Amino acid sequence: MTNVRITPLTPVIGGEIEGIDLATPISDAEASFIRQALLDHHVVFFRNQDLNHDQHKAVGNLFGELVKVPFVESVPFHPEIFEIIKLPEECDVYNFGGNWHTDMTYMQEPALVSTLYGAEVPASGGDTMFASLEDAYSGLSSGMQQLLEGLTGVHTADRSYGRAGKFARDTIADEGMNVRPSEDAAKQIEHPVVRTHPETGRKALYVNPNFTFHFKDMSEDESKPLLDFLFKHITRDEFVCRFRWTSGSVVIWDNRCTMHRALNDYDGHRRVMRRVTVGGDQPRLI
Ligand SMILES: O=C(O)CCC(=O)C(=O)O
Ligand SMILES: [Fe+2]
Repeated sequence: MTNVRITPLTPVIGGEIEGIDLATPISDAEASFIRQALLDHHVVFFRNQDLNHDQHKAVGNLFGELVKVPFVESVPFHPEIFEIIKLPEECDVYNFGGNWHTDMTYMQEPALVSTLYGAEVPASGGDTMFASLEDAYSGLSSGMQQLLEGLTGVHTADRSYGRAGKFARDTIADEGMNVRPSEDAAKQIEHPVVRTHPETGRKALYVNPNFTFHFKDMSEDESKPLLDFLFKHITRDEFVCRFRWTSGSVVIWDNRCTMHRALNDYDGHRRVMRRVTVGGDQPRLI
């Protein structure tokens, strides 16, 4: 553990960990270091890793049990892994994860942690952005914080994976990855607009433009101005970081306090990422 260190990417979000080889069995001391780094920095990055499927799953298991992500096809024999692929010929189309979101908030128990392995990355472009929902919450006035604590958000995957959602159209980069629209996506799930992180006790603003479509007991039109303000607020420069992938990078993010977005500025190039997802518990305001 002598050479293990973390370098913050910004003062509020992101940290790069050096000195750990994720392909070898991860020691208890290394595991505690990574878990604490994730609580402190919300998203952590590793470079030059070489992971097979089992080693990648072992990284996910540092945080809990793995889940299969709905609506996307897994790799053969590993239901807990799927690939995010954009092919060189998929130009001028929406990319998977291309809009700000937190993973799986369309479920009662959304993802706790997601880990992404950069298998093939373009020479430039295809960065991923992350935003701190905790710092965004602390950056609001006490009046706005109080108002939001009384609200519930209604989340659904319908606009992404529903029968008439984005992925049911052909203006999407999903040739290589097989996304499966379904009527199950229409389900509406409620989460508090402000949630407490069960491990740190910090509050986070738990809404995202992909899946939160209105406040409970309010119409979409009524909800829109406040939601739009919140989405703009969360993505202010001071709450975000941007990760530039190199092949073999591993990124681990805490879905309880972040949202993220995959940039789509590399048309004509191939990008392949492998995702392992850890199951979470029901978000609560404590
Ligand atoms: O491709 C990326 O950079 C991120 C995609 C995404 O949203 C995810 O893996 O959850
Ligand atoms: Fe995502």
